[in-house]
Amino acid sequence: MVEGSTGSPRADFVVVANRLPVDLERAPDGSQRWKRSPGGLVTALEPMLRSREGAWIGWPGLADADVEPLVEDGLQLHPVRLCAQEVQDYYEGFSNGTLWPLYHDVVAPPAFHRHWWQAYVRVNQRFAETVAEVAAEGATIWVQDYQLQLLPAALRELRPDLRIGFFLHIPFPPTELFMQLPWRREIVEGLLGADLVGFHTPGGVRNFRWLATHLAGAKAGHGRNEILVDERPVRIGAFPISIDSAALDQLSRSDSVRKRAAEIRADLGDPEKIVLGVDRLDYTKGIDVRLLAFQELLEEGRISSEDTVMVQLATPSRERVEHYQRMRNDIEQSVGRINGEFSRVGFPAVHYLHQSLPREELAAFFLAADVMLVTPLRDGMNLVAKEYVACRHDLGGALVLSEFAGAAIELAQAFQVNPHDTDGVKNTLYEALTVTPEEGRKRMKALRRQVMTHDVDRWARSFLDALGMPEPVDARHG
Ligand code: ADQ
Repeated sequence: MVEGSTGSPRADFVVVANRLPVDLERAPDGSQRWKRSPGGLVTALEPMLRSREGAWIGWPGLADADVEPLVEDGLQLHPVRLCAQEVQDYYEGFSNGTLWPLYHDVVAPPAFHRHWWQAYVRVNQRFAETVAEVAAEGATIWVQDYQLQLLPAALRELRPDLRIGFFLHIPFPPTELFMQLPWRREIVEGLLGADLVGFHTPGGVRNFRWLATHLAGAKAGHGRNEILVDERPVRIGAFPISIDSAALDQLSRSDSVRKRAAEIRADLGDPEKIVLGVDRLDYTKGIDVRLLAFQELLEEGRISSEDTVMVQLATPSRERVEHYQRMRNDIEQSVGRINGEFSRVGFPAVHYLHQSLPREELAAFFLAADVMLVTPLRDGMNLVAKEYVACRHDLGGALVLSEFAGAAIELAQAFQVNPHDTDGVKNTLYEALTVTPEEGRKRMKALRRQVMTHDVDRWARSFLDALGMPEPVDARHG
């Protein structure tokens, strides 16, 4: 086994993401400990990481943390150090203050600061150097997301022997918007260092192809899914991400989740209808859009708070970024306004939790909700929509889904809305609340057919197959 300079074995499959699948936490006494943060990506990639010499490279989530590589459950983890200033400039600044709003249709104005960009370049280079240390000869590297778009080219420079894939979890924007970016050519060239660049939707692929051609001189390759960069083929394609559908389906069938769903309904005062929203608290998610639609239906007397209640679960997110603080205030003000107007003592019209809930609890809410409201102004995919569908083994419930979520392409039988059209959202919410059981079941059945057969494992496999990752040695020999 080849040893890297860190003393750990060199890996032949490496996942690189801004964050590690574990978080480092610092107690008030200064001591540090790791906490697992199981996400969909880890679950999907775990089997593939384990069947090879797999490693994961990422930031542990704390500034100025000096931590050695570690092995967690057989998986090599390699922390990349960021100082406090870099967290501010590369992560909160360029990633979340420039790229995030720019790539989400500028629903908030992106800020362009040269010192943010410089930190982004520096941190991407550091990630590239760490990968170059850890990866075995000819290894397959899978780079994740918008924080690391310069990494493919930086890595190719250091290690031309590697097979490099990149996947973008957020939308790739219309070319007119992308062209605002002062460092547009550098980003496109950074991505073109990969052998395969993947997006959620064909729209993202089209936007990227145009930019690669116009900014980086890429030429047409063999077929629509290949371009040539200095004669080197780069594949591009749409790989819509998904969830561990079977696991969630099973969880939602468990006695404890079903019992909890009934309890939730009782705790809410046994309303006729429960309307649910579940999101990371982010201005792209359109939480304000659905609150307004709900409020207007109450004002118009088309629904009453005695028989219809709304629950909004919002995971705290990016709390140090100013725009997020303002948005949180606005949302909480709206909730207060609706409740002031329409609640009775002991029976709020809107139940709002600014909390992250355990998986089982979330599944129980999905199972209890008659209407799921997913109304982002723009979203790469939106996993919540798919999670809701996976939990509805009873074929109950109705999904209202923004046509600007990547998921809208696959979930055509949802009640689709344009989130900018308040009347449209309002009327569609009403339609979903009053759908006949037969029509509701028919739609849910079709949605489930899609979600249950297209899970996250299939997503990961199709990406890695397109990248041409070799089978693990054990599998090849029998
Ligand atoms: P996100 O913007 O984080 O992901 P999403 O895809 O909806 O959005 O995933 C959110 C996850 O957080 C879901 O698994 C959901 O269950 C969970 N969650 C939300 N609120 C919660 C709460 N209160 N308690 C517990 N869990 C909660 C980005 C892109 C998306 C893309 C994904 C994956 O913005 O468009 O779908 O990456 O590529």
